[in-house]
Amino acid sequence: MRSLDNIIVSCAVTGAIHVPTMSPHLPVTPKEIADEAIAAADAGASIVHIHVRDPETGEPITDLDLFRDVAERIHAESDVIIQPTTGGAPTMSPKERVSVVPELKPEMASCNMGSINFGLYPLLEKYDSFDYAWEREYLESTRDLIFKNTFEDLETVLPIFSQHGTMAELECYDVGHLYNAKYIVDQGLIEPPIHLQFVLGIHGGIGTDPENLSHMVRIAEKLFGDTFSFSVIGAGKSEFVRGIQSIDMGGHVRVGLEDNLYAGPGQLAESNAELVEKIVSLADDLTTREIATPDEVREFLELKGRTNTAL
Ligand code: KMH
Ligand code: ZN
Repeated sequence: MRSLDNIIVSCAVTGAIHVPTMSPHLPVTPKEIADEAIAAADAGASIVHIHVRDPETGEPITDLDLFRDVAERIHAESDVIIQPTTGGAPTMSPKERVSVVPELKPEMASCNMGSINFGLYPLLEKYDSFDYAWEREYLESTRDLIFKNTFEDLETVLPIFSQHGTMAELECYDVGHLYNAKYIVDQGLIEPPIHLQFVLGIHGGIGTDPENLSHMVRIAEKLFGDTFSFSVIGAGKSEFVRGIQSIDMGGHVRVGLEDNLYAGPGQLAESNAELVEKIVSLADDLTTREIATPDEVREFLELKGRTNTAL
């Protein structure tokens, strides 16, 4: 594995998993999303992972004007690495989702390594009513919905990343996705070094057991030797325990309201910055590693922004 002494903390500020009924703190408008991202960066995040939502209803959408608005607001205030999603929402097509890359030409964007039945519908059980009409239907629709990232999709979207010098962070929801990642490297669709994001705890993907993280790291080592680095998303309440496990194993960590709404049992996080502060404080208490700055991460991941401005 490629190692960086310091920890890359990513913050995923709003996402497309949670709906506004679930937390009044979920940012929705471009200003809210950008303000949350800037505060997360001030708290220690070197990467902010960005989705956008309909400012009126909070529904996940792909609106390039909204993406641009958010990116410009963040860029004006912070040197944090802006990482737009190309995962969008499970309901969107791969072509729609990747359209943000030519629009913003970002340093980095997420890229999803396989197709899964991205099941959000179990969340329905926790809520009796919803604030917006779309929310229930959206969550329910995922019972029979494939989040589609086929080999043909990867062959279509990855050249768009390359064309714009955008690094693909490879989102792996199961062990098989590591073999898909190996395939795209072998096909020359991306150039090593690669940065893997292990996503644990999505219904339809691998679970949050500690053994799964160890296994994914071990298989990544077999497949990629010293040409990969990794970060971990532990969905829901596993966010911090898997994050600390990752840091302890030499990896990196993602937190944020996209992945987890709670700062503690029954206690909604009031902001993304609160989640970043928590992982920074846990890392400080429990490990000997420090937090990486955006420029250190640019150098380490060999992002185009290490020589130019990001956008
Ligand atoms: N929503 C997460 C489970 C993406 O946006 O490309 C993974 C993710 C994917 O953030
Ligand atoms: Zn995302």
